[in-house]
Amino acid sequence: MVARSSEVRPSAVRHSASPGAARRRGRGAGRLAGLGLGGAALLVLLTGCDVGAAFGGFGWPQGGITPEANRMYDLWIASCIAALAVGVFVWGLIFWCVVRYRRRGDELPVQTRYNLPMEFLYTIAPILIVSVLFYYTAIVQTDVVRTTKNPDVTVEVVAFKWNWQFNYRDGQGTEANTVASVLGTSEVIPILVLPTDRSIRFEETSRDVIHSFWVPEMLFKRDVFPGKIRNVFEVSELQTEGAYVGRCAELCGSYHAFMNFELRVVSPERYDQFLAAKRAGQSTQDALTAIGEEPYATTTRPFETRRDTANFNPDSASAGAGN
Ligand SMILES: [Cu+2]
Repeated sequence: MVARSSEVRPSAVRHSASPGAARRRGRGAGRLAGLGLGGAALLVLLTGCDVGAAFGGFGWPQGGITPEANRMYDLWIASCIAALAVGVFVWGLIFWCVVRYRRRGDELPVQTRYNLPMEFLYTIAPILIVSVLFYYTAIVQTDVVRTTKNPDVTVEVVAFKWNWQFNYRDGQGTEANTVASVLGTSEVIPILVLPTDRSIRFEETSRDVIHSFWVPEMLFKRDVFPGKIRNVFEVSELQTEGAYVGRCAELCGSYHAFMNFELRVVSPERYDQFLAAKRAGQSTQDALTAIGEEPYATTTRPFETRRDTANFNPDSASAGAGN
């Protein structure tokens, strides 16, 4: 279809028919494509740089303690920068058009329909952008969910309403044995002690409903299923010693919000001492004290059921029995 002739100035028709103009447009499109490729190269360069710190991580949680967490963070920052670059370019075009083609009279500006280089550009450019984003996302995702044959430490995470048990295993899978265990109770927050500089495999199973194992500083959570499904993930190392709160991230019942634990990251030597003490039959608290760690959780505290205040029958002798 040809544009309605009444809308098109003769000069516009001449313009689009001129071979010199087509060459100029071709050069312009080439320049724009070059700009797009340059942007993609910039994205590659910026991956890994900590530009995000200046912008509060663009809303992404900062302070990850695993290489995987840092890679996800970098991907997010690079994506935000790419999105901003595209955004600024588009805003620029809009404002340029608003000023350049503001109404000057009743005459219509040049109508550029069926401009092949331009249509080619705005079809190819988004595909290129999405491909680059997809490429890096696929790389990071593959990296984050990768599991290995022989991780240094294997922990079985057992979730139940409404607490956690952490079993230190001598191998992988259901065939392996538990060599030491940490069990959370209503009075004591379970502390998962793990070493720095070693790869760690988490094998998850639930005793009742679906829970979700989440340490915010790992920037990673994975559902814990009951039954035969055993969700597994690994971190190549924990980089920073310290105490980190862990949570259940799947609504699992009345006390879901209080289903906390603590991840305590210590040096490999102290981890070995802790495990030896546990294997010798010491309590988690004694074993923690033995390696110079706080025996109880420092990042969270046991939940209060408030059964006394919520008791419908406070005078009954049996009513308070379940405190
Ligand atoms: Cu839960």
